[in-house]
Parts: sequence; structure tokens; C-alpha cells
Amino acid sequence: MKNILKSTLVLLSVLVAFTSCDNASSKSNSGALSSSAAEKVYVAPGEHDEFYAFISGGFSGQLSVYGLPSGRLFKVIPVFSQDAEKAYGYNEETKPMLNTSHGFVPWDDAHHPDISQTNGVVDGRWVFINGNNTPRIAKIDLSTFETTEIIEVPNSAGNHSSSFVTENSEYVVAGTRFSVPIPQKDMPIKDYKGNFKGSLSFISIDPEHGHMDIKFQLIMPGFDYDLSHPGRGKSHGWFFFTTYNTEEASTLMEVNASQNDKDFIAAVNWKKIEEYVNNGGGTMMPANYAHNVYDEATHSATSTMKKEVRIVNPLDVPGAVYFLPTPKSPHGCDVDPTGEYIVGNGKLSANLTVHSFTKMLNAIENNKVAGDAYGIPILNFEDVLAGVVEQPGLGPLHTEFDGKGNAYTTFFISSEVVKWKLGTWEVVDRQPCYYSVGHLMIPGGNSQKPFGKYVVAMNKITKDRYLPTGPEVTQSAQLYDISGEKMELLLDFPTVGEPHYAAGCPADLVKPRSKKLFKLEDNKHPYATLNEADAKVVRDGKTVHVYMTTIRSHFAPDNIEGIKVGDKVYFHITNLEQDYDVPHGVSMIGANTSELLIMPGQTETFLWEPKQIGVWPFYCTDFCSALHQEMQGYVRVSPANSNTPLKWSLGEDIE
Ligand code: RUQ
Ligand code: CUA
Repeated sequence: MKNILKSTLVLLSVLVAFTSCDNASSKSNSGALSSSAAEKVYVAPGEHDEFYAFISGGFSGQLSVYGLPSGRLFKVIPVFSQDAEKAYGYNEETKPMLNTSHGFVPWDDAHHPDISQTNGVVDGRWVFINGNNTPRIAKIDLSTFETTEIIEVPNSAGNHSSSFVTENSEYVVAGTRFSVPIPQKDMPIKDYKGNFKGSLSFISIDPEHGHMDIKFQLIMPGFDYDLSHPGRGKSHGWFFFTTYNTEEASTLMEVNASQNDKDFIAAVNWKKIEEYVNNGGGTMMPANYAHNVYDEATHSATSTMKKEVRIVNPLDVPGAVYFLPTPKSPHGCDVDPTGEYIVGNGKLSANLTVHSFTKMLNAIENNKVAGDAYGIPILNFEDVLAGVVEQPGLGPLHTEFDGKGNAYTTFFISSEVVKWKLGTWEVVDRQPCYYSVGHLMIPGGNSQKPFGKYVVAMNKITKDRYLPTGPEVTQSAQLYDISGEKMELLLDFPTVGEPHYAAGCPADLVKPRSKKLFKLEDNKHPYATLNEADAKVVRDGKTVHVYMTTIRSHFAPDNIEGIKVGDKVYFHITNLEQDYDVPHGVSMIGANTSELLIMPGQTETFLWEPKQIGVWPFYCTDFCSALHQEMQGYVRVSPANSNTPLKWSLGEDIE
């Protein structure tokens, strides 16, 4: 068996190589050459795109914002990684956003963005995204395009079956990829089987502010929970998770976790568990996890360590969890817009398996159980099967839907997007990807109402598609028109990091809510300076607070004396501008941090610890006016034991 598997894997690798070469050599007749393709992606200068696409950065830790159909990049929103451009994770205000139970963790692996929903339709209020490595879920506010909340997920590892939102944004769900000892403890790895557990976390979302709170964690058998999606429509109230490594192996996973003919999709009736929890069910377990919230009024984040979490044993809620057998280490777990079909994308399976929600309910009702895994009932494969897409391609990963009865599945190994029909399971079209596609996205994908005009394929391998840039080449997205019977490739565009999924929505949902500036009168930052006349410098022992303002084209104050080597100097800078798109920047020679980029009405702080005596300049880093280059100042630094008096000024010489 092992040998057969090994040779299968070798064969698959050969196929990858073969497919890529084949694609490369036939490149001349595969591109989007027709002028109609060019027209379809052309957004004239000054015009706006029809859709926003929020594309995850994978190992960049960030989320990038693109326009569709143009493929133009508008912004990279820092989420889990420090970003010197925006001072995220560098300034004093946002450092707490990256706090965790492991301390300050300035990077993560950001995978699956998902937009909040109302009544099963994307509403354009927030984007949620998971950090895999140090398990976290972040929320981005689409009025400011800033990360405003991050909650760490305890009892989790490789937070991958995340972060998908239920149809009224009741929950954002985060499942563990790696099972671990719960609670963590020092134990031999070989005792994994039966002892490690997998947690599935249901994080409630406050309907008004979007605040996240872990409502409960379901403590499941020690499988790997790979991906997930909520039920919708008729299946609203359920959540589905693919599993692999139902073998519970802990080593040489490529072989040992590929033994079972079928793994499972776990079907979780979260409504039932919610009711159980609301009636006092579950147990509080000691835990330690960070909850970081950015407050728009103070322009500052706070980090709170939470000390317990509610856990639920699935066996305590009969009828809440079932396993649906699904062939061969399924990856994507995708639910169609009606909520009837659950697609398990078996990575090593020749066919694509689709389960039926109605049949699942029937099987449960008639108590047709084939066995159990750690007490959780396993339903019969045949009893829940809706249909099979026969031999659609090699290495299926993810499926999206157009809302018109069609599904689109990516195949990593055969490097293509395959369109097939829900219900008849026939393949109706296939288009090559350049190369080795992972995720794909149709705007409104995870909802009852996809906007089935375009699909974006996110490809892992780029090779010859762009000008070479040394050994590291960009990952690539490809845009296809799916409004007709056949898909049409329109555009290649490079991405930031390695996208794993994206979320999209009509631009009109987001545009009217987008903030233009922060009102000065709403600024509650404790170190804000709302008037130039109030600018000052205050010494408190070795700590100095500079209350500084900016307005075109000067800093107030712009001359400071009396700073000493060894001081900790906090520059709290308020941008007094009240116009759209007039940020000011500031940087200080020798500061061991990044610049600040301060939006109109905002206050931000950086720390400077001068190490050398002298007169040191600072300047504005954002070209803000014709006299931007004049926007500069000096700080005089004296020896630690000097008694140079503390002075500050603007427009007069310090005597
Ligand atoms: S998942 S393609 Cu498939 Cu996170 Cu990356
Ligand atoms: Cu302010 Cu340049």
C-alpha cells in the first residue's frame, strides 16, 4: 500500500512538471490576445473599477486591495505583519495589535479573507482574515481600510479552516489545522493518536461594532481540519469542515496521512451547540490569549489578555456533529449558494465528491449511522452523496459558484479551472491556468448571491509569465470572464505575497462608506494637540513627550533644544489637516523605527532614543505641498549630564 502511494505521489509530481512545460510551450496561442479581452479589462483613466477584490498575502501577512476588472493594486492593508510604509506595528498606537500570548509577533501567514454578510449577501462592512501560524483572526474595517481588531485563538495550531462568516455574520469560524494536546503539555509526540485534539472555534461578531468574542470551542478528535464553509439558506445553522489525517499520524504525513480511502467532512450544527451554551452548557477552561482592539477615537490599540475560554465536548450535545465520509484527504469544503451541496475537493481523488444537505438530514432522521469516530456518528457515504463529477482534472483544491447553477473548481496538478454543472455533474468547460492554480474567487463567493461575472484564479507558479526578477518571481492572478458559456481569459496581474483566497464585492457596497478623513473634534488620543498654539515639549525624568502638530507646510514646534543623550523622546504628532488625501509623514534621523504617516485629524507616536550629541533634523516624508521640501525641523541633543534648558519654538530663533 505504502509503495503504491509513493508511486502515485511520484506520478503526480511528474504530471506537475509535464503540465507546466506543456503550458509554457503552447504559450503563444494561449494568451488573451483578442482585442475584446483588452476592452473588457480596460478601465479608462479616472474611471473606477466595478469590483473590489481583497486578496490575501499568504506569507506576507497582509491583505491587498485590487480593482476588477483592471487588476490595479490600490492598497496593501497591514494585518499581521509590521509595515514600515504605514508605521503599522512600529508606532506606539498599533504595536498592541500584534501582541499575543507569545509576546509581540510581527508576522503571520494570512490566508482566507471573507466579507461580512447580512441575510446571506455580502454587506461590505468588514473583512475577516486568519493568521495561520500564531492562530489569530483579524477584522478589517472597510470604512477606513484598517485592521481594527485581532483576537488570538487558544487551543489551536495552524489556524487554517478559517475565517469564514455565517450568513448574518453571527460567527466568524476558525478551525485548527494541526491537532495538539489540549491543554498544551509536555508529552511524547508518538502518543499523538487518541490524545491530541482539534478545536473548532466559533467567534461571535457584535452586529453593530463587529467586536469579536470566542463564544465556544468544540473539542474534536485529533484530525487535521483543513478548510470550512458555513451552510446557507436551508443549511444555515450548520458549518462544514474538511478533515485529513484521520489516520492521526504525526510523522511522514505525505504517506501516513494518505492511507485512508476516505476522510471526513465534519458537519456541525452550531445553532444546536449555541443553544446548549446559552443554557449554560460547556465548561470554562483556563486559557491565555490576546484580544487587541483599535479604537478610532483614540487612534490607539489596546491589548487585553483573556484568561478562559468555553469548551464544548461534542458528545455532550447529541445530534450536533456528524462525519460525512469524503474521499482522499479533501482540501476545500465549499457550499453552493442554495446551501444544498457541499463539495469536498479530495486532493488525491480522481473524482469530485458532492454531498447533499437534504440527504444528510434524512440519514440523520432515519438514524442511518455507519459507525463512529471517538463517539461521533459517521453517516454512510452513499446516504449523503449527491453526485460525483467524474474525472474532472487532477488535484482539486477549491470550488466557487456563479449563482447560475455552475461551479468552478481549481485543479492544482492539471493547472486549470474546470466549470461544471450542479445537479448533472457534467463538465462544461475548462481553461488552463499559468500555472498550478490554488484558490479562485468569484465576488460574493461565500454567500447566497455570488456576482458571477468574473473569476480570479490565484496561481502558485509564474515562471515565464512576466519579466524575470531573479530567483524569486511574483505569484500571479488571472482574471476570466465567466458571463458566457465558455470562460475567457482576460488578464494576468501580479500579486503581493502568495494569495490563498480572496474576497470580492461590488464597489458600490464599499465606496459610499469610505472615510475621507478623521474629524479633529473627535480625536480622543491622550497625547493629541488640537491647536498649533498648544504644541509643547514636556520632560518627565528621562522621558520627553513632544506634542507636535503638522499643517501645510510646517511642524510646530520645528526647533527643539534641551534633549539629552539617553532620553526616551516620544513624538506625538497630530495632523491638523481637515482635507481629503493630505497626510503628512515624519521621520527622525537615527530613529530605530519607521516613519509615521499621519492621516488628517489623526495622532500617531514614535519613540526616538538619541544616542549621539548634535543637532539632528527631521522632515516630512509625504509630498504634501509645493513647500513640502521646506517641511523640516531640528532637535538639539546635548550630553546626558548637561543642563541645556528645554525649549521649543516655531518661527523664532531659540535664544
Ligand atoms: S488554502 S490555495 Cu488552498 Cu489556505 Cu491556500
Ligand atoms: Cu508634510 Cu510633506
